[in-house]
Amino acid sequence: MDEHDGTKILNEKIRNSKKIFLVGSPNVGKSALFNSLTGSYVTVSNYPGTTVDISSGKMKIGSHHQFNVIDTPGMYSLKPITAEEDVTRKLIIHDKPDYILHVVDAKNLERMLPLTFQLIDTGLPVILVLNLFDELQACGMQLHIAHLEHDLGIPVVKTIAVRGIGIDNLSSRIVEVIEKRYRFNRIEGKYSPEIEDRLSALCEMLRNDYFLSKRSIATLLIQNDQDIMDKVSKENGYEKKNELPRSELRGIKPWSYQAIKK
Ligand SMILES: Nc1nc2c(ncn2[C@@H]2O[C@H](COP(=O)(O)OP(=O)(O)O)[C@@H](O)[C@H]2O)c(=O)[nH]1
Ligand SMILES: [Mg+2]
Repeated sequence: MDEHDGTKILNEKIRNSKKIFLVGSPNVGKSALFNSLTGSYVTVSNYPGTTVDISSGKMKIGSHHQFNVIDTPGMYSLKPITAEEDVTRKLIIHDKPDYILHVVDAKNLERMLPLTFQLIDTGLPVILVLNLFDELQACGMQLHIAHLEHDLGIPVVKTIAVRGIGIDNLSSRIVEVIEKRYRFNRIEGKYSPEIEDRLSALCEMLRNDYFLSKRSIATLLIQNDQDIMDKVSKENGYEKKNELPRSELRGIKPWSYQAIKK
């Protein structure tokens, strides 16, 4: 996307550093996790024209790894509806995370996985953080983390952020990813054949680098995402009125995952 369109949010120093974004729906413990991961020096910025705040703090792992952790506003889908989601999407596209921690409520994993797939589709390195794990256990549920990790092809870590449990493990998984010792084997959520055909056609049409993968951009296009449509039509001579189906994909869900066994 345009580097000079004034939509970047983070200050220059943070933007140019290595960045990990905490992404996920509201009330999953992103801010609790942020507090566990970062030190006391926190910068809070406000997205212009909104009441949406974004916190950024430094995290150091051992003596080799230092980066900024960004606590992003709650998001259910990469296609924004709320002001918070809009800010988080802009942050992802314009301020460019190096890594994403998708923080979820472990006991509601199935409801949260569609966003995991959307984030995996962006092409960015994603780690899935199953927070509120104490609540999952209190409900008498179990989760097979190794299976889930194998099936998703990304690191999966359980945490109880408010008690600082799982943070050391999360840190070592982050280091594994940073040092490229983890081999991602990301799976792609598949849509219906008609939609997959349309996505392929759109991917071939896309000529510019949009930071997010072409598949990710194409998925937003078929959902009539106005921002992305404007960008793409400007840069590719793309006639949006000819191509896009009517909200066919509202609430798209690649597939559901049966990982929770009572
Ligand atoms: N039991 C439990 N509560 C948590 C955990 N993590 C966060 N919380 C609580 O969940 C609520 C939402 O957390 P918060 O960090 O504000 O979520 P955010 O909206 O994603 O930033 C708060 O009341 C936290 O104290 C956890 O692992 N276990
Ligand atoms: Mg929060």
